[in-house]
Amino acid sequence: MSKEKFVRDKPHVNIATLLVVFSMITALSFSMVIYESVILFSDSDGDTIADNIEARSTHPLFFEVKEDRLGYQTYETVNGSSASHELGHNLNIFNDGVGGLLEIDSRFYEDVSTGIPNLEFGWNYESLIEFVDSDSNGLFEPATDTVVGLTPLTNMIRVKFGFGIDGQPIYYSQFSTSDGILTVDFYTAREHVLLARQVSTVLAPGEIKSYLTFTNFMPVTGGTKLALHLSLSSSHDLVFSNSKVEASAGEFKAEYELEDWIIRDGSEGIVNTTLPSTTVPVKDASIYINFGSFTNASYDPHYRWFTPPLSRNTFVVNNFPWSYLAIGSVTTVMLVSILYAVRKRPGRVKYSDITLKKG
Ligand SMILES: [Ca+2]
Ligand SMILES: [Ca+2]
Ligand SMILES: [Ca+2]
Repeated sequence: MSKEKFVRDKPHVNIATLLVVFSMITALSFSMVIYESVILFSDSDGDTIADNIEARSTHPLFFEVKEDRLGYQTYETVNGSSASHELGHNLNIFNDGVGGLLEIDSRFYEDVSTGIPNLEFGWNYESLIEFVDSDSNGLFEPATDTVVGLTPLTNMIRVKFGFGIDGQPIYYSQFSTSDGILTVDFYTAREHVLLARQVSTVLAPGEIKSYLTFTNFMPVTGGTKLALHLSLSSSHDLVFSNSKVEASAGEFKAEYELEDWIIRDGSEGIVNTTLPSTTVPVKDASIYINFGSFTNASYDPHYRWFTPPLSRNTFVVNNFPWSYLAIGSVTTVMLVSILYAVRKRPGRVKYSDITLKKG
């Protein structure tokens, strides 16, 4: 019988190596936990939004100006088209000048190079309606209330636009009726910024804030109320609630918020919006924002858009659950250390004296 040679072919890991590896993981994960908790509380630009939240939400924004249009888009185009296959969103503010309405058009793309939007949402500023609220319910309803004066908003002109307000990276534009009674300001940004108005508010990326200001409004007759007629249209069904109008397609969502308060002649008041009464889903609808009676007023609705993350393949280092790794790793190190110590400890065997009996 030949002697077999002992071959160690089973995988084995030296416990000391294991300890070193897990100690390194522990050190790394604890560093990340400390790093995360530091940036969690740091807000380097002082806009009340933490750096790590800003890092995740900031998106690219390209700006384009034409005679009758201001465009904001999250992707770059050359001669109006994009060669790259990427998710994107664009928003255009149109003012065609004489006879045209101020119009907002927002489009969402799964792939911007196709030029075919997956979702569209927009609204027009149609008219100002002075009415007698016949049924005194605070709402303008074309079927029941009496129209006293109707001003089509076909005379809105762009009076200014640009980038940067008080050193903040904000894109702004202003449109006004030719008599200056109604102005609409729009603000948008690629990151969170503080936008000072009546109070400091945070302007988030993925939204456009609009500020409507009425100055020296004189009603045709006393006792009338004022409503703003907006016409909405979408490629998908509009979903109404008291606080907003939404349209969505998959992960794309458009949301126009109906602010329920207004500053009227210096004090805060309530605003109600007349929504379509039909329960049949619609893609086009008229709504009436009821401002009441005043001489000067300001109203601040805003529009938000939601897309899947624009840079899908970017690994965000602080999305990783470092704290769990840290706890898991330190536990492993402790267990392995105990095991190592137990195995290493020399057995203390007590030998009793051996006495050999002589036989
Ligand atoms: Ca910040
Ligand atoms: Ca009414
Ligand atoms: Ca910021």
